[in-house]
Amino acid sequence: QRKIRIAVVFGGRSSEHAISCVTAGSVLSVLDPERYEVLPIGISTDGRWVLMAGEEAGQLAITDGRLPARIDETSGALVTMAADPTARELTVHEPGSVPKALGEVDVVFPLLHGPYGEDGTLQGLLDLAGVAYVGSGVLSSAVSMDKEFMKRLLVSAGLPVGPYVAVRRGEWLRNPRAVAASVAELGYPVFVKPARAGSSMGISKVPGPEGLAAAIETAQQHDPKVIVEAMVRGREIEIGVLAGPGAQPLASLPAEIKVRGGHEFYDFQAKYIDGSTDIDLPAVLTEAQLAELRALALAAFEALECEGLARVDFFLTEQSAESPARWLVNEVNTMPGFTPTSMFPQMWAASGVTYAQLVDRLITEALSRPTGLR
Ligand code: G1L
Repeated sequence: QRKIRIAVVFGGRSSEHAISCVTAGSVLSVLDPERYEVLPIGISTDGRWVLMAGEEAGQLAITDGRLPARIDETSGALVTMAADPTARELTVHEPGSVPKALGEVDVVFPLLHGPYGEDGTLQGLLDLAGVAYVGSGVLSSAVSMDKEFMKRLLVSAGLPVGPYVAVRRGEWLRNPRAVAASVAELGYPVFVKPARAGSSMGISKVPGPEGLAAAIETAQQHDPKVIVEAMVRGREIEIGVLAGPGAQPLASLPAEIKVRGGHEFYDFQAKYIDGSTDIDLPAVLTEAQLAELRALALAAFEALECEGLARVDFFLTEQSAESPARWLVNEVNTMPGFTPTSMFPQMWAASGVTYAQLVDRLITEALSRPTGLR
């Protein structure tokens, strides 16, 4: 029986280049060489595609934000720079020749984040090449990257989302007062974010109207479209959804993200750098709350026509005299953090699915889908 030929595409032209390389290292390290023939394809920060033929699985855990390689001027070959005696010459493929190389693989694992990868562009290339891939297709990848359209689709499916205002650059230039007035209706403080950020850059918490203009302009440096969200008082709870193969998608055990010292500024810093975040896995919820959460996560997955996997992030609002606690969908992430210690793999591990099983399942499910028409 022939081995499954799998291309793992990683790196890329985004701020998440390094984390993508690390993630690729993790995925490659659990692909069973008895069953898979692996083609690691790196994309350099300047957009060159590099087929890392013959590289050993696990050698690609590169943390300095660069591919460990340079192009040899005379031969045109890529030569690794690692001070590693086993380093080999690699073959360079121009972007145009990539679909040809991809045409020879059974399935692609697209580990890319942000523009040129998570926004559906790579998925479109793969559709054109007629090759199967792990995860969501063009529409779903593009929609989950765009906070405005994600919310619109969730709302039209009857799912609960928090109050927000989308601000396009033209609108802001023409009528900043009208924008400020609609933002004021949300009630301060608000969060101002680039609508299609691949990372947490350009985000600010704005305590009052004086700070709005500066925050919008900061976010606009990352995306001409900005989203302003009301601050939600409540708990922050995430859950993993995993598709088939064949069967219905399943929801994992949920986790609660707790930023120590209250949720003053639940941001990138607290989440990834400070270590000032505690995780409850599983999150402490009643049976009824858990059932409702799972149903909402599956409904969000389906509303956005996600495939393969998604991490769905929720708020559970504080109950008050006027209103009971309720769930709000905060974000659907079709390309969640995916190292073994990231939330999505951790939630599945707690639910009885190991990292290696997760990777296998995603590949099997991708191969079970028809390619071409999506
Ligand atoms: F292919 C999957 F499974 F859909 C997939 C693709 C990408 C899962 C997770 C990710 N995640 C990432 O690429 C990243 C968040 C590590 C970006 Cl760098």
